[in-house]
Amino acid sequence: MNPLPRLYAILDAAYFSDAGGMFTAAEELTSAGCTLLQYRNKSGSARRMLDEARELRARLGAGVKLIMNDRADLCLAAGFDGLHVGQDDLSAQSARRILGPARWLGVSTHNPEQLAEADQTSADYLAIGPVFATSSKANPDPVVGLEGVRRARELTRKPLVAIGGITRANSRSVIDAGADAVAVISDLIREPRKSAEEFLRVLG
Ligand code: TZP
Ligand code: MG
Repeated sequence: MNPLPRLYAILDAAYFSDAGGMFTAAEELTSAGCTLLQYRNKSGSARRMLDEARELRARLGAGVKLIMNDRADLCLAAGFDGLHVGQDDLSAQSARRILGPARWLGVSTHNPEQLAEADQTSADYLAIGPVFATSSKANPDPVVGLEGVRRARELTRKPLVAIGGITRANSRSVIDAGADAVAVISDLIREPRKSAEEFLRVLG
């Protein structure tokens, strides 16, 4: 895979009252220069997720990488560029079998043991978090802090994505601790274009 861009935007359907709002946010993010987006929907039906994912694919240019959360089947069906799995989803090995060699595969980890294990897989990038407290995830694991990011950096040479409670104000410290990219949900919601521009400016 190419190097990760610094900003990895996550479109979490739970934050939008309708799909139209999410599509508009996606277009604002990409017009601000964000080139990596994940579609995350923890409560929608498969049919709805596929409809929304296809619409994102159709609206956003080919230069934008789209990653599906959790669902390998919907990743393929929507023509997404990659899949992100957590510790309770398909294993990296099973996911890779479905995705094939070309699509990106990301794996979430929450401690050094999980990170070291995921490092042995064919994952293209690893995520570590939550770095800071977050209210965007149900039952989050304990925060790992900047120290957790530093430790993760020591344990892998794969591209490293930090996630959880990351804002424009603290994102530079996360990159300085060794992350290659920051994944963000809530600090992009209120004013997506302006937020993305500010993230990219701080992190560039
Ligand atoms: N995994 C670990 S923290 C988190 C996920 C999906 C939520 C990140 O959202 P926010 O709003 O950027 O803290
Ligand atoms: Mg998951």
